[in-house]
Amino acid sequence: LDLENELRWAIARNQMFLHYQPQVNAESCRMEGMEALVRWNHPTLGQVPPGEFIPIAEESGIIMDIGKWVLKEVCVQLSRWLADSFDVPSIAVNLSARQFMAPDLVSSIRDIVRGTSCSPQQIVIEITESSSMNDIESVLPILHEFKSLGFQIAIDDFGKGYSALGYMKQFPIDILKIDKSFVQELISDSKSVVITKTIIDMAHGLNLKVIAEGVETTDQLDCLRKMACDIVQGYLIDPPMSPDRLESRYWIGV
Ligand code: G
Ligand code: G
Ligand code: MN
Ligand code: NA
Repeated sequence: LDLENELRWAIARNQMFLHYQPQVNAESCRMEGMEALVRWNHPTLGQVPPGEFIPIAEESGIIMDIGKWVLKEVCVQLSRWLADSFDVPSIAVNLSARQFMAPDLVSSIRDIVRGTSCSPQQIVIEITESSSMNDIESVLPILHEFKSLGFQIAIDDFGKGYSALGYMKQFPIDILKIDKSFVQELISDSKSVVITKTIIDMAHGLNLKVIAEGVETTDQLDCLRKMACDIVQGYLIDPPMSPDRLESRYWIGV
């Protein structure tokens, strides 16, 4: 079975869809945004996990088309929700390091958003720490271009890669997402508490919002609240889910 070849056709065959995971205020639990996560519904294999097909998509370059499709889909969904007066503040999309190698990344994303009724302010670009630190010279100007167009920028999986903290002052970022490995060790490992607290304080000192990922228990949530974490995301709040389900959980009719 040639997964790569099938992945190439997945968009045209309508096998791709998006799930959305809410990100809520740690205190009030009001929704502050959501993250779009791509899913592949294979005709015989069923749902192929993104952990399996995203690496193939990156390796083969198919991630370029997937990335464009994801953004278009997010804009269409956002427009639909806004038209229904479901007030979704923003949606985050993940970008792979490979996508930053495309010379037309910024212009293609800009044009996709322009072709819809959405504005860049409603889109958060998530870039992993490891991919952004990999090749700072080329990533930095791209991030500045996104920023000047009005997009928000989040550093994903923060703390997991090697953190070149010196670059934190150069990066035009808005949001820092603490990697779930720290969150999941908050209760069992006092070192994770210290590290998480330090990341949150540093982020606040730099005027960044902090999202804790992978929050699964109320103990973890309580701990994060004590540390003044701004936003939480994880199975305790909600898993990634279909737009319909998300609407039924969060839409308050007017
Ligand atoms: O969605 P989880 O639910 O299993 O996602 C697994 C991995 O796939 C995560 O690292 C996530 O960042 C990545 N991923 C999910 N959706 C996208 C996407 O649209 N683009 C890219 N580049 N990565 C994605
Ligand atoms: O790598 P990135 O952070 O973009 O991807 C988020 C990944 O984390 C997705 O695979 C998503 O399904 C997963 N995820 C979301 N909430 C939780 C959680 O509470 N626990 C765990 N273990 N994974 C989560
Ligand atoms: Mn992410
Ligand atoms: Na992450």
